[in-house]
Amino acid sequence: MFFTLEGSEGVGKSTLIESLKDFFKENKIDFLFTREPGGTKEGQEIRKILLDQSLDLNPYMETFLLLADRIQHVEKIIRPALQKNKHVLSDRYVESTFAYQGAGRGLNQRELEGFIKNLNFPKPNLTIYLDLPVQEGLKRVKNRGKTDRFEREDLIFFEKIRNFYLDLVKKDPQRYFLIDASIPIDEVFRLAKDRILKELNEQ
Ligand code: Z5A
Repeated sequence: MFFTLEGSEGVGKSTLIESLKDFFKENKIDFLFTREPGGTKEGQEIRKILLDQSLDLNPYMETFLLLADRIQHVEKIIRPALQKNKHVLSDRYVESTFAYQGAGRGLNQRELEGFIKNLNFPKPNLTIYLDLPVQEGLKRVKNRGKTDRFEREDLIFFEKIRNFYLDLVKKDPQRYFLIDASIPIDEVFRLAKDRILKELNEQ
């Protein structure tokens, strides 16, 4: 099965993934964890450009770099794993493009859909969305020190992204599972792990 994890800055995706990795390893469930941008060697080069604060990327350039990263990621990592019946969890995927480049940067969602549709990316079975008030997430990220090209954006940019995700969950609560990311880390892990296990058991 194919799972993805979404959310705005500092919501705790990386923290959750570390706990999930340990859990599935201990329980001998074969799971592949990956991420975007930068899930492949070639994508890591694209990731450097995307996060480089000294660059001023046109929103279309940013979008096509992200799509180029995803093409390589899907064909080299995700699709082969799914074909071998492995479970996959990607930290960010297509929804990030609609949220950040669509809602955040203001590109037309239909136009984005047009670019993406022809690329035939596999559809996740479930997307876990970690939700947190924007200021709380940014505070967590600031405590970490170094910021990147996205993290220098203003509050409105991140509010638009959060609202976009909340809307997605509202429209399709079967496909998107919201977790309140302001609760303790262990609780976030328990909710995510239980929901993934439910999906695996019901497949
Ligand atoms: N991007 C895009 O624009 N379009 C696309 O299509 C794609 C991506 C695929 C990738 O950055 C950037 O690319 C991203 C969107 C854009 N924007 N940014 N920035 P990234 O991969 O470097 O960053 P990220 O995905 O946003 O993740 P992050 O900033 O590293 O945050 P996180 O992984 O969600 O959070 P964390 O590192 O697990 O936690 C942050 C801190 O909070 C840390 O100190 C934790 O100990 C703490 N934490 C975590 N959980 C909790 C709880 N529950 N309570 C209290 N404290 C907590």
